[in-house]
Amino acid sequence: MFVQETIEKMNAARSGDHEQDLETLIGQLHRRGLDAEAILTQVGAFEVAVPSWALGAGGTRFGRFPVSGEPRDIYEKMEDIAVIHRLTGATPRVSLHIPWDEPEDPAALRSHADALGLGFDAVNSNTFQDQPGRRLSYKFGSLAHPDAAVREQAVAHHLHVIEVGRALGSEALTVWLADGSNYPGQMHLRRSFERTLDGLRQIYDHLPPGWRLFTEHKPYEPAFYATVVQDWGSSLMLAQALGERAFCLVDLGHHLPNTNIELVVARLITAGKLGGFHFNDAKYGDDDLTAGSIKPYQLFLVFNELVDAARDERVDGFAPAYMIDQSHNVKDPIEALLQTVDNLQRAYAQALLVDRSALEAAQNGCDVLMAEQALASAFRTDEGPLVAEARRRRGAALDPVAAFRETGYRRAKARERSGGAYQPPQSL
Ligand code: PSV
Ligand code: MN
Repeated sequence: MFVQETIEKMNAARSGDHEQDLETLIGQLHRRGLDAEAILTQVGAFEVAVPSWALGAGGTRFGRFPVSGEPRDIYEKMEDIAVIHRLTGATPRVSLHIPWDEPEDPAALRSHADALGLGFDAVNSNTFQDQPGRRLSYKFGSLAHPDAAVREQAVAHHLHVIEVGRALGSEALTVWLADGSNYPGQMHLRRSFERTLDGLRQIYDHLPPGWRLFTEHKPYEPAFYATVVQDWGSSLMLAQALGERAFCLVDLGHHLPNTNIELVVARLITAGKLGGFHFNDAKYGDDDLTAGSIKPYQLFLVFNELVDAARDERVDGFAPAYMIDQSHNVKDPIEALLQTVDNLQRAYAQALLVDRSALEAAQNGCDVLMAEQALASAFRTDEGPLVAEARRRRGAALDPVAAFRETGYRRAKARERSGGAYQPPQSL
């Protein structure tokens, strides 16, 4: 395949410089008492699921600017994800949104995925929009709706999503509900939460063996006064009430400004309820920017909690699901996803570079400055050669975006998928 050939060609061209940089870094890490080989193995094992909805250009309510060569259906989206996986070695699974990317024949899609070396992560339901053919409207809610008939329809949708996911080989359901109100008085604050829990219970009772249910919180949008599952506290209440297979999903963009997200993560770990992530970044109230593009230190601090928990023998069965949830409005979606995976691998590598015994000693000795320094010096280390090497060892690209541009994949797809003229990204 030409992507693989390009990776090999580009890696070979860059190997001299890369090996020199890597050797220098390994030398530095050695002096700090860090085991570079162990870090390389762990970064190489990092995997994150790609959302089926992120392969085409997203948009805002003001408009959408399509990229030529966008995938036209879930089969073409899978093809793009397979390319991202080849270039990064880190995205072997797809998180599907139903009905946005609902396959007509799940078994056929599963074989297509198999042939591409891909599988399926959590499936996502959608009761935040009315879909053609649906009898009742979700305008005033779904699981929280005052009308039992709407609630039943929403539960039935979730059971259908589980069935599709089961046919695909998924093992988790992510539930994000837009339910909420725009004005004081519109919705009974307690009753709406109780109805939501009741609906989730019915869904939870239908989880196939081995499945997990993730509840995802979000403070506002589209409900601008009160969202039913608005924060991690509400999400945790739901997960705890539902049972041992229910967990909380943290979408990094779903927090009010200045929320200490790493602290939220730590609390959910303590509660044994951290189910997974939707990675992205946000400057204001959005939840769609490239992970690590705005607050890279925050992303590092989140990974720091994850690395700490993974090493802690008092934390049982720690296996959060890593997924991306972004909307690409101005970047080529494939390039944005390649950059995202690189940013995630970097944040993870930085967290692995923390000198844990120095940190612990400083914390126990109340040495504030040195404790902070233990984190900051890991964050400031240029981890680039390590993540590039981890990718190379998996047969992936030293520099995924550069290799992708070199393949001419987008140009070829623009001809094949739209028959239209290729419009290069502005940066080219
Ligand atoms: C809601 O903003 C959300 O984060 C949920 O995860 C949805 O499934 C996804 O975005 C839809 O784009
Ligand atoms: Mn999300």
